[in-house]
Amino acid sequence: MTGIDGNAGKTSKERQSVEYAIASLLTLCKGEAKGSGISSKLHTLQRKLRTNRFHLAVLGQMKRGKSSFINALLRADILPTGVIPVTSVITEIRYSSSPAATIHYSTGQSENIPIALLADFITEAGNPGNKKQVGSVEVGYPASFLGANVVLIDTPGIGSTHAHNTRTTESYLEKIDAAIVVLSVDPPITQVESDFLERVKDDIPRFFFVLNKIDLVTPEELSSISHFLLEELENRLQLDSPELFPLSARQVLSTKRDNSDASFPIKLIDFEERLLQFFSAEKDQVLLQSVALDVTTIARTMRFAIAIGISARAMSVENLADKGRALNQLIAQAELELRELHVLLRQRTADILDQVEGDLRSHVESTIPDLRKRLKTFERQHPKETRTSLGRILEEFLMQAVDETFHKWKVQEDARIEAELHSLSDRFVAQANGILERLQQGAGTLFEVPVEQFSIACNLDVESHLYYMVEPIFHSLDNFILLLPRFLLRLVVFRKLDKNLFSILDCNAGRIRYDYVGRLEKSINKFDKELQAAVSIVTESLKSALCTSPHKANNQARTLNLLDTLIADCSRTVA
Ligand SMILES: Nc1nc2c(ncn2[C@@H]2O[C@H](COP(=O)(O)OP(=O)(O)OP(=O)(O)O)[C@@H](O)[C@H]2O)c(=O)[nH]1
Ligand SMILES: [Mg+2]
Repeated sequence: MTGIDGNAGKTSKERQSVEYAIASLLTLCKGEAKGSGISSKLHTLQRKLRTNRFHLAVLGQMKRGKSSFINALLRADILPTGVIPVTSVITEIRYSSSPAATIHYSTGQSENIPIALLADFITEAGNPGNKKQVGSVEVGYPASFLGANVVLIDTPGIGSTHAHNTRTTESYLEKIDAAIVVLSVDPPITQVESDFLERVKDDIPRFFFVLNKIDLVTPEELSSISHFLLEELENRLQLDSPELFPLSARQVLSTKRDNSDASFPIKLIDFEERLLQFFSAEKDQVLLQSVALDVTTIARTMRFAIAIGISARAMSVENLADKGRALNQLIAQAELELRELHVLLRQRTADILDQVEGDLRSHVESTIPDLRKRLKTFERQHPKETRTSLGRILEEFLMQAVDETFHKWKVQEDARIEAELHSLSDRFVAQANGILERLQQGAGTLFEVPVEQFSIACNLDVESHLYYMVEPIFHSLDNFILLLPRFLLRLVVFRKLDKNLFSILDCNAGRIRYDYVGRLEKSINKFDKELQAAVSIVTESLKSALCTSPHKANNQARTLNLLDTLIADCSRTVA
């Protein structure tokens, strides 16, 4: 008990230091332009600390039992589970006095739905390829452990055949304060899981590992699997003292339902105890650490600029004028390179769209012969229908044909675009970091100040939500057709449709292209903004470094001391 109380006291002191550091840094950049990169980042960190909301995400490869595990924690079948890839949307579960669910659409609208209808929105089957444009889902549930300001998050499985599921999860990672990684006994760890952990291990402050489905193995097998996994996590993935909790989500849920006495030990309780201990003793600390890490980076960047300012004051007027010009050139050069990078990013995006257009055109052209054959078969299979009933079944046939034509294509195209965007964003972030590094190196050399490294991390990703349309058959043909005798009507309708097949597909291809343009535009703007905000932290502070207002100059030494103290305090929290 004393340990936990002691920790709480330590956390509250450290929290005060980090809050003080944020407030002091905000005061220091008061003179900067409103909404500047530094102050807006500091305001975000301040909000994160104030709401003190802890994001605990359940991550893992598809089908390991993530959703089942959350249901087990909630002791209720709330989230849909199944044998094929199920979860396709991020679902945030928070405390509420009674069960509730809200769908947040990417369009900005929200809708409350009964919890029993969740599957229609968050599963591949109910919402294939996320065509309903669900951004995220919020579930409220009266589980006491959620009361500690914890948001538990169900994520789509990584490495699923639905590549967009992996991207959905990866784009959410920066919001995560701790992760529960669900592994299972069949097999214990795969290449996909190792690669994923390798990629994210430095970005998530705390991990817990759950080994699910232990009902499928004997106690002896379980012991050797656990041993093997701990070795893998510790030695190969270099994770510090990994905590592994073997359990069976299925058994917890079936015990709850049948009220039977399971013979196999249900070990969820071990995990729950650990989780509660973590919430009371460590949760706030982990959240604080992630904020302190960002605050330290900003303080170091500002310190670097102030040190340049101090070094500048010690120079002769001529020397300073030369160096000032050289620094301004360096900043101007960096800004120019960054603007060029921005143009290049837009060009590459346009190239991707051109490629989508080309792919769509050739896909439509190559589909037409097969669709013609199918229309002929359809005509033979429905020899009697005419007028309204013919119109109805033809519309159904076409709608299905359009859906089939584009759905499979979209899955492949999305995977291709995602891979391209991934490498595009990696390349651009690396180039932006290179520009900043050169700028800082140059500034440091000019003013003989040791360089503070600052690197950007942002992500570019895109989703596509398709919608198809088929005009009512008799509306898209001519009305006089309805006046024709039955046999002639059928003949004319099928002949006309055969002729119109290309334009029906082409029209839907146009919609799909438009959809890609919109989504890609949105993602590029977001990425650009993030990149810009990160870059401006460096350029803004360097620009203000040589500001020679007497008030600022007098304060520089004091500011440097203040920044040193803030950096030392925040670094203690991070350590
Ligand atoms: N034998 C056994 N099967 C389990 C257990 N937990 C889950 N399953 C089964 O594993 C399958 C996948 O479960 P889900 O909870 O949907 O897995 P998921 O990781 O959320 O899957 P995605 O959302 O598609 O990534 C389902 O058929 C579950 O019934 C368990 O403890 N034992
Ligand atoms: Mg799931």
